[in-house]
Amino acid sequence: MTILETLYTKYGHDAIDRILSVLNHGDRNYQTFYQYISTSNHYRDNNVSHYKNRIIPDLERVISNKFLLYEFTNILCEFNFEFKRFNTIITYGTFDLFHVGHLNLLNKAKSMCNTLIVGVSTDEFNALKGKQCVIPYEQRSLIVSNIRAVDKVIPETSWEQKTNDIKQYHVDCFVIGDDWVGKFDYLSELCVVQYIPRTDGISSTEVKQSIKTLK
Ligand code: C2G
Repeated sequence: MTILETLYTKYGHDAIDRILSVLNHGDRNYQTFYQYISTSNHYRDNNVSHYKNRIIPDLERVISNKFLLYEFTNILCEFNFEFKRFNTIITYGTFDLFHVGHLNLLNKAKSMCNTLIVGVSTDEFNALKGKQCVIPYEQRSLIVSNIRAVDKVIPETSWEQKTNDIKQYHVDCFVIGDDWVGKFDYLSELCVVQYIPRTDGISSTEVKQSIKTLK
């Protein structure tokens, strides 16, 4: 039995046809996905994980009925799909004097995706941001690239690069701490934008001040 036949048997034609009719009006991804589930009967192979990781975040844009989305997501879970909400997330930061606030943000971002890309601000860009770093860019980017949650580090050299990065790396979601809330809403034309609660009681500035008091 193909995946589609299994779905029909399990959930009946009505529910599945409602979802598939949405999928069929979607873009190329949906057409490929529809073609896949109506011909393949090996739903656990890698191809599906690629489609479902692309499909779920996009489905949220085309299925306004949360019940229908929930049902379809359940169907994927019925096949024991372990999928993350997003395929690729990007975030940016200075990450000077790396601390647990940085780590919490990166771990939270990675918990929502398969691939986490981090733009680390160069020393020159930090000067534009009005930030004086203790640790130079080469060391900050090396530290961040060795954090288990991080899959790729790129230099952040300008405020404007985010749009191109999102397109170049096929990013589903932009994430940053909620100290930036509202500042990057314009990116929601390209991907989901999520502001994550900051970790209280820690910042690179506070670490610097603590070090000064030790002398
Ligand atoms: N962060 C956090 N909790 C803290 C400190 C920082 O969640 N206690 C988060 C910030 O919200 C940010 C990331 O960690 O998402 C990196 O913080 P910074 O190194 O301070 O970077 P920032 O100066 O905010 O630069 O284009 C975006 C900028 O490059 C962000």
